[in-house]
Amino acid sequence: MNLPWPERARVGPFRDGAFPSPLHDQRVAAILGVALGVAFATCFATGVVSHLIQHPPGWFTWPARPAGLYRITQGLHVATGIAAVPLLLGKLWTVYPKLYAWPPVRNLSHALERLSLLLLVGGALFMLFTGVANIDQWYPWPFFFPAGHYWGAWVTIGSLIVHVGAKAPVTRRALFGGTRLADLAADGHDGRGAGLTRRGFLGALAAAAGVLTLTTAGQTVAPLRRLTLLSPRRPGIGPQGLPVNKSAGAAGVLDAAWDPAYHLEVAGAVDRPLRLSLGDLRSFPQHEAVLPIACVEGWSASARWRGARLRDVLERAGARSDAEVRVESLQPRGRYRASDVTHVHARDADTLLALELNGEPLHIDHGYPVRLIGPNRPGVLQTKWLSRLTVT
Ligand SMILES: Nc1nc2c(c(=O)[nH]1)N[C@H]1C(S)=C(S)[C@@H](COP(=O)(O)O)O[C@H]1N2
Ligand SMILES: [Mo]
Repeated sequence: MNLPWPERARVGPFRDGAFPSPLHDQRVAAILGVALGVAFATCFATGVVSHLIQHPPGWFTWPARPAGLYRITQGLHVATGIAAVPLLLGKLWTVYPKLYAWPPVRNLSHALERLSLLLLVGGALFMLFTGVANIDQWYPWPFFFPAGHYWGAWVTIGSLIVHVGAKAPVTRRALFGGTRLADLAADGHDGRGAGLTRRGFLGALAAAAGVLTLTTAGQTVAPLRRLTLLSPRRPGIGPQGLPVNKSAGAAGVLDAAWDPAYHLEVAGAVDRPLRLSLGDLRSFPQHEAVLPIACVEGWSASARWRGARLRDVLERAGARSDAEVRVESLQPRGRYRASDVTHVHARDADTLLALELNGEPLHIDHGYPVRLIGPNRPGVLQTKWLSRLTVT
C-alpha cells in the first residue's frame, strides 16, 4: 500500500467505521443535549440566586417571603445537578467518537470549536464533581469550594452558550427533520445484531436520572424520606428531630455555650448598647414560627422555633428601623461563625433569636443558648451560638 502520510495515520479509532454502534448518532446526542441544556440552565440560575443571597450586591434584595422559597430554589439546584450526572455521562459516550474525527482540524473555526468543547466538557465535569463531593462534605482539592464552584459555573455556562449557538442548526435537523420519535425504536438495530435501541438507551439514562433525583429529593420532600439512599443527611435524624451540620464540639463552643455567665451583646449603631442574659431574652415577648433550615447542600427540614423577635431586641436598643445586623457566634474560628441580616429580614416578624426548638430548649448542637433563625434564609446564614449583634 502506498497511501499518503495523513491517510496512513488513520489507525485504531481514527479508522472509518471504528464506532459501529447506532447509538453514536446525532439524534441521541441532540435529545440528550436538550435535556442537559435545561438541567444546566436551571442549575446555573438557582446557583447564581444562592450566590447573590450570600454575597448581595447593592441592587439585589432577597425577600423574606415566601419563607420556604430558598428551600425550593436550592432543592432544584441540587436536584438538577444530580440528574445531570447520568445525562452528561450518556452524552459524552454518545459523542466521544468525534474526538477521532478526521481530519482532526479542518480550519480555524473548527479548531476554535474543538477548543471550546474542552472548556465545556471540563467545566461540566468539574461542576458536577465538586457539587456532588460538597454534598458529601468531601473536599479533595486545594481551593475554597464556593469560589471554585462559582467561577467554574461562569466558564461552563459561557462555553455552553457558544456550543448551543454552534449546534442549533444540527440539533434542529436531528430533532425535527425527517425521522419521527416513533421511528426511534424501529431503527435502533442496523442489522449488526445485539445492542440497545436508541429508545432503550435514552430510557435507561432517563431512569437513572429519575432514580437519582428521587433518592436525593427525600432530603427535602418529606414523603420521599424513606428513599434517601444517597444523601448523607436525612430530615428527622438528629437531636430534636433535625439534622446537624456543625456540632458544638466541632465548633469549639462547648465551654462558652454552657457558661452560666453567658450574655448576648447588642452594639454598633444603637442608642442603648445591651448585654442580655438568657433570662433577659426570655423576658421579651416570645414568638413562635415554623421555619425550615434549608442548607445549600440541598437538605432541608422544618421545625417549630420560639424566642424573642430580633426586631423587638433592636427596638429596645434604639436601632434605626432600617438597621442591618451582623450576627456573630461564640465559635472562635470558621467561615460560618457570622452572618449578615438585611433590613428586610431584620424587620420580619418571624426572624427570631430562638431559644426553643420543637417545644424544648435548643439542643447544644442546634445553637444553645441562642441561635438566629429567619424566613427564607439559606441554612448557612442561620447562625448558631450567638454572642454578639452589631448594628450598622
Ligand atoms: N456558628 C455557626 N452557625 C452555623 C453553622 C456553623 O458552622 N457555625 N453552620 C450553618 C449551616 S451550613 C447550616 S445548614 C445550619 C444547620 O443548622 P442545624 O445544625 O441546627 O440543623 O446551621 C448554620 N449555622
Ligand atoms: Mo449548610
